[in-house]
Amino acid sequence: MKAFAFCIIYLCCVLHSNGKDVHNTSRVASQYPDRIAKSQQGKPSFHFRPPHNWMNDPNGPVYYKGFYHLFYQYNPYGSVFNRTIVWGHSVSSDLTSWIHLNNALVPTEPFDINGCWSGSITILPGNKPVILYTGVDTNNQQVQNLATPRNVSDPFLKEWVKYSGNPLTTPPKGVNPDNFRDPSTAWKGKDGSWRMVIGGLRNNQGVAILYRSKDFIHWILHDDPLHFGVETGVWECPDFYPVSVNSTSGLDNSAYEENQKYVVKASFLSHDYYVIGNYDSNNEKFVPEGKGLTGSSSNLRYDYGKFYASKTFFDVAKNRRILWGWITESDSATDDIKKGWAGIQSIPRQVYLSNNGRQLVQWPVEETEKLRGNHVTYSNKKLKRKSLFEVRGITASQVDIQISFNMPKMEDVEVLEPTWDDPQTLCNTKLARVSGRAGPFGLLVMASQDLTEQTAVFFQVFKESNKFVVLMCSDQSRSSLRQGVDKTIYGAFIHMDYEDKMISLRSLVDHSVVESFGADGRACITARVYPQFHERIEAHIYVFNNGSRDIVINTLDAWSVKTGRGAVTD
Ligand code: DQQ
Repeated sequence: MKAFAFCIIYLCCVLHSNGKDVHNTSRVASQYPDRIAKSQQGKPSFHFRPPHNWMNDPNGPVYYKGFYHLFYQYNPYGSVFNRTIVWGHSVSSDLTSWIHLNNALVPTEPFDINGCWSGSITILPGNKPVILYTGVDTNNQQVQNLATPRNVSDPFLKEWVKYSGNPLTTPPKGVNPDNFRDPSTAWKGKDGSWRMVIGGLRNNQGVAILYRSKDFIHWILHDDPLHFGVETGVWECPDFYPVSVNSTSGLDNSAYEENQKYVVKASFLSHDYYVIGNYDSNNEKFVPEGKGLTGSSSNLRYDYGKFYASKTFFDVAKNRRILWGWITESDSATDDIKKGWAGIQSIPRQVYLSNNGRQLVQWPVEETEKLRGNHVTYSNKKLKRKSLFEVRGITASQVDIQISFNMPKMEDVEVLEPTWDDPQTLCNTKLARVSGRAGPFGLLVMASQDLTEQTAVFFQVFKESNKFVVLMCSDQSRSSLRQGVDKTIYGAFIHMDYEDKMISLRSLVDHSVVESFGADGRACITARVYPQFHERIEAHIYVFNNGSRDIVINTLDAWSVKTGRGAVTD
């Protein structure tokens, strides 16, 4: 009986999610809803997710013949994680409207019968895409497999054929068979051979295990990993790519230009950490600038909130590098079963090296702006100490808001104590409601009118040796009156350059998602929030200053955001 019910549910899921443009399956009442149907509660409207069920890591993003492809770890049977996971597949011509296709890879063969886990796409010469992915085999060991499109002239790349000689690689000596996974996009060394890295755990160190191949089929293990870290646990979803110095343009993974550096990213201990360095393909050596990745919280992070198992790709159409990351839910598995879906992807972000070369900068891809509707704007507006005002005229639960604040005077700023070295801890003390000197100032989003539910995204400015250090916080502690949801407060430091006269904040608010970019994308914090009032009524959004000094908003622009086609309208 149970099996029968299971089959019916499975069939319904398959019929609903596969092979059609979900935009046509149903519609929300209006593009800018002012009344929120209970069933819509928390459902993001312009962040990517499949119409139903569980999704985790982004897999194999690529641009091919006019379409962006996003594959993802997907459970077709329900809204919780299932080890026997498949590769879901959606395509878009503009990164905002999506067509959901049949699953691309499902467990069928001895080399992946227990799950088609994460992996990447590489475009081989002649514009031939290939997938490298982890299969969990009959013995439950993790092996790396290859798949190619059945028909390369199909721009949707609907069908994939698994290579009959799979697996290409099995866990090498010293690597635990269940800690060997997530092949990266491959790159060509200067000698013309391919390289790829695989995440793992070797001798208790997190590793990006390096392989080389002349033909993409036979892969030879290199003795030393590309990079490793102690006390990190297993490395998942390693990414390795060049970034241009002095340009926001992206580079192909196999580019060798005069002015480039490299990024190694690994997912471990629930976060995505990266390090910048230099790479010499002749000697297979990546040399980090500074310490390299460790188990400590001092590593650079893509995002200081919820963001995991991310992956980048080089977008050959627009000459940029794009980053996707998985944003988990903050509610419980029981909630997710009730909702019938769990997991979303971040807004695709363009990623490039900062001017000073010390970190990456991330910014929502320009296509996001196509979704902007109603617009309100202010400039040169004084925000008195301990005051707030509401931004009206836009849909506060679907908003793209960008503010730049004038930097305070140096003499008005508190000194950053040497012991205040952990921004997340500091955000827990310097709450939005605790008045400081230069701040806190920022936004109250997804707020009820009486402010009993609110999420504060804000800055507080400090000085350290006559330079500004800005603390950026996303405070979920009052985001919902509901019990049983994760309300962790997140924080990041932004080291400002002396000449910075302003500090900007952009937040993409999408019902249960608050994705924020501080200082033009130098720090990102993503949070999930589930305010109770929003089951019934539309949200409010406020700008506040709880500091003891007045501040000046240089500019404020806010737009209602239209629903992204195919992303949500189930
Ligand atoms: N998720 C996949 C693994 C990967 C992990 C399984 C990261 O391949 O290591 O769904 O979230």
